[in-house]
Amino acid sequence: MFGAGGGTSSYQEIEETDVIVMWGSNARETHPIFFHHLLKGVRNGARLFVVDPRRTSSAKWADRWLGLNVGTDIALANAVAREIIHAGLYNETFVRRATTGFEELKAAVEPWTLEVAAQETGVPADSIRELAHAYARADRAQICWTLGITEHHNATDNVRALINLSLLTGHVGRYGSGLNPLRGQNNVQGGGDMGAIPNRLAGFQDILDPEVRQKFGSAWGVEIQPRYGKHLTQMLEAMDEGTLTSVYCIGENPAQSEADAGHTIKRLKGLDHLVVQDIFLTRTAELADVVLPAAAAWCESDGTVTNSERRVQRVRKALDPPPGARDDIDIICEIARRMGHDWNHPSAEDIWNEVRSLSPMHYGMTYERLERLHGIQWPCFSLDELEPTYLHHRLWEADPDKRGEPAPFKAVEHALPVDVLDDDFPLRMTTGRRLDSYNTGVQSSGYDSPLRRGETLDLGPEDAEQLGVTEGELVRIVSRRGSIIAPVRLDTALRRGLVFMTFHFPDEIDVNALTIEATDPIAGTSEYKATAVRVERLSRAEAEKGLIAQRKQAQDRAALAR
Ligand SMILES: Nc1nc2c(c(=O)[nH]1)N[C@H]1C(S)=C(S)[C@@H](COP(=O)(O)OP(=O)(O)OC[C@H]3O[C@@H](n4cnc5c(=O)[nH]c(N)nc54)[C@H](O)[C@@H]3O)O[C@H]1N2
Ligand SMILES: Nc1nc2c(c(=O)[nH]1)N[C@H]1C(S)=C(S)[C@@H](COP(=O)(O)OP(=O)(O)OC[C@H]3O[C@@H](n4cnc5c(=O)[nH]c(N)nc54)[C@H](O)[C@@H]3O)O[C@H]1N2
Ligand SMILES: [Mo]
Repeated sequence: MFGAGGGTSSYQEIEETDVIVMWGSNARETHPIFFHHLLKGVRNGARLFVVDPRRTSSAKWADRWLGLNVGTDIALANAVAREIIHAGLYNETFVRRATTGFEELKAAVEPWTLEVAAQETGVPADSIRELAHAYARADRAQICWTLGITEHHNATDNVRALINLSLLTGHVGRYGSGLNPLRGQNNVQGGGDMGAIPNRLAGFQDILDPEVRQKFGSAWGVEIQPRYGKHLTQMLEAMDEGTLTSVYCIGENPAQSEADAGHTIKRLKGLDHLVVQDIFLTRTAELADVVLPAAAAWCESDGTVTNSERRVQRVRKALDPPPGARDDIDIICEIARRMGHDWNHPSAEDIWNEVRSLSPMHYGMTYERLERLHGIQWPCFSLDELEPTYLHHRLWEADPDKRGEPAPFKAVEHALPVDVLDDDFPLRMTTGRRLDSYNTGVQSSGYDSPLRRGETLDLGPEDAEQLGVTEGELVRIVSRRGSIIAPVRLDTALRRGLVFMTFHFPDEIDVNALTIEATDPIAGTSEYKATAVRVERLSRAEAEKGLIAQRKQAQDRAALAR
């Protein structure tokens, strides 16, 4: 709805706001630098609410933890919206001037009384009311979210439910008030900004816009087709259909990161041609026809990265890559040359200047300025001025011409996760991260860490007692797609019926053998956050045999791939 995709506020504003809602984000472990800014905000008097089924280490810093049932965020957000409307706390002027669809929203949230929502979400009515009033009354307020919101089959609706709250209260487009999706990998924001998304070229310029195609086409000497590409899920589906037969995979390990790993590996194996460009020989690389060893972008090559506050920063080469490995830019240019296009091996700065010439929102960011100003947030249209640190200020203009298009409310309906709980699969498993490890473990599990304890099935003491399992015991975890064996770890952060695992150690315990591929129709993201499972006790002999078989299976998979 807001065009360019990015968090609306700067980190500095988190330090100077009054209410912070962390919704489905465990930033204490996953965005520690951002969390540091957040804690400064708390020290400056901000109230912190955390909405997460687990009482995470982030939640431990909160004034109020709202421990909702997995997948009930829309029910909660709709109840917050209703309470704000009924208590007369919404920003009438902002709603009238800068939004559309208020009446539809009002009607859609009407059934969500505090009591109905408490029943559905498991969050006490008082806590919901407190969040609604604190957020609406605050002078400045921030909603930050991450995967607890977006890794669901209805991810886009979840996000819209949160946007509705900010539009109701006018907590967007002002200093200190905003909506902030915290980004995942180092430069995931920059990847999208550069056009590594199916529908936009660099600077979020729409491929269907003829002027945009003309501009890029003439700079590149090619004709750009007016059609959108595929996102990852559509690519995987196209592999099933046999319409996608070759893949060039750069810096991604889908064999272990995609939901329903068994299915993913079958698809990758079925390709006619798979090229993997990575800094490690990953499980995905083991399936490849060609492996291109790359230099690590953050220390072995030059360039820029863009963080969650849209700040473009320079990174510099500090080390030479190991023999045989080459800069990603180098590899891509060399492939182009062998395909008959000589790009003259540009430097990172040459490429950046091309970006600046084509993407107006990056135009003002010369390397010299990036260096001098310690990074610059987009948009940056001019060589000598900077824009405000926050987005969407136009919504507050009194002059309708300057205000432009209003921001639409979007009424959204609550829908439970696709993988339903029943007698055979009575427990809700959610998956996520720990501070000490990184994603599929490629970059983190090769090194010892005093913090890291390997994969475990985390569950609350009540469930452990009911199942008759104890800390350290090996159990089998079964979903509708697969089963794995893992040791139990007791965690008082988990309420009854909720279990947690990471996906950090797939070579030993492949949690994505369990997860479901149900995806959001717009974003294409899988519902990693909601799997229905059961836990089975094992005899000691069964457990040991099972674990050995599991390890061997992983090794065989690798050997087979080779
Ligand atoms: N240390 C470390 N840091 C990382 C990463 C890493 O692997 N390790 N990975 C990076 C990447 S790629 C990303 S995308 C980010 C992810 O950052 P986060 O999204 O913060 O990480 P997760 O642990 O996946 O999920 C966040 C929380 O969502 C909660 N959750 C689960 N289901 C629901 C739900 O239905 N509703 C709500 N409200 N919450 C729910 C979980 O309990 C969990 O605490 O982290 C980045 N940072
Ligand atoms: N169960 C479960 N599964 C999940 C998630 C979850 O919460 N639960 N989260 C999902 C999310 S949010 C994400 S982002 C994905 C992550 O999924 P992936 O991106 O597939 O996982 P990573 O382990 O981060 O793999 C990144 C790869 O990039 C390589 N790499 C790093 N730097 C460079 C470089 O400079 N150049 C090149 N060429 N390669 C490089 C690394 O060696 C590594 O192999 O996992 C998803 N899978
Ligand atoms: Mo991510």
